[in-house]
Amino acid sequence: LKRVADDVRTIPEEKVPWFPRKIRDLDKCNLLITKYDPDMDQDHPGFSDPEYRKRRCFIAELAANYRHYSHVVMEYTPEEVATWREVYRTLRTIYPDLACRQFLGGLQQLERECGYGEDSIPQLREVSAFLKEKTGFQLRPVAGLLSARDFLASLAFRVFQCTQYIRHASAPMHSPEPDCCHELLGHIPMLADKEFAQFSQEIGLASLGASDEDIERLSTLYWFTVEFGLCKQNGTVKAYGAGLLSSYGELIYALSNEPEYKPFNPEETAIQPYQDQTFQPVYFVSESFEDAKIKMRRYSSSIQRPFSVRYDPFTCSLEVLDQP
Ligand code: NLE
Ligand code: FE2
Repeated sequence: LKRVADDVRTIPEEKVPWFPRKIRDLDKCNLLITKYDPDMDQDHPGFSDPEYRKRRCFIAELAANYRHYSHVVMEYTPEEVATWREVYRTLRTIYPDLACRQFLGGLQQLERECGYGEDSIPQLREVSAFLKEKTGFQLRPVAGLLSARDFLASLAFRVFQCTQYIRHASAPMHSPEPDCCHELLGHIPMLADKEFAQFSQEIGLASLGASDEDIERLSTLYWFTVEFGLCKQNGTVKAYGAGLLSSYGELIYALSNEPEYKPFNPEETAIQPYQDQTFQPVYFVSESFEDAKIKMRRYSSSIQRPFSVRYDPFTCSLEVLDQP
């Protein structure tokens, strides 16, 4: 493997899409998908609520102005905290039966060490510092649903792009959009697990400079694992996907035996059509968490690129190497 000098851009094909090389470059990974935004989507429960929409604009502005390492302290309104409380309380009662072991371990640590509980919405600054100590992951605020390419690229740097607004009070049990309940309850406990953190970064590294088709397949895989994955544990099926773990409605549904279940197999899962409007019609079940990781790793390493990347954790930047 030969190191490519920074000043000579010798990635053979000019067609390789731009990707971030330094953690600072994530400031440019900000392409939003606005289809479920309360300003755009007539079905959004906040569409006809001007107060809610104004609040979302304000929080979006904060995210847009964020530059590397400058978290603001969010002051949430009593109504927002009430929504959080309801989501937390209802989910907390079913987690012990339905969530995987890694998730429960992470959540307990967050409750002990990071002020998680039903009385206040955790601050990204605190949670980011907590994660950094556990797995090296850090959070950066994002204004809404990010494009797959930008979202996955951030994972390569162990940066998780995190929304900071909360779902509309009228629909606490399910949201098609990410929100702070989804991030803080669904994703964060899993990201406190070392193996899961590594798994997430690997998907990110595989996505850098990948073709649009490969990005589509990787984000479908991400969807059916990190977002909606199920796994066997001690002879029963448990949830590890964040989209399930943040939605009381879908978590119950996913483990109810009503939907279709398929064994997780990256080649097949990567091309499964999915819809993000409501509950998933099909869920993929891994033999174990470990098994999902091994299969995903094998799949990622099969993606062809005219170069390879290595992450340098000391400088938080990528080394781009020519293929041997
Ligand atoms: N459906 C999830 C929830 O209600 O929390 C959010 C999924 C975001 C991809
Ligand atoms: Fe998510």
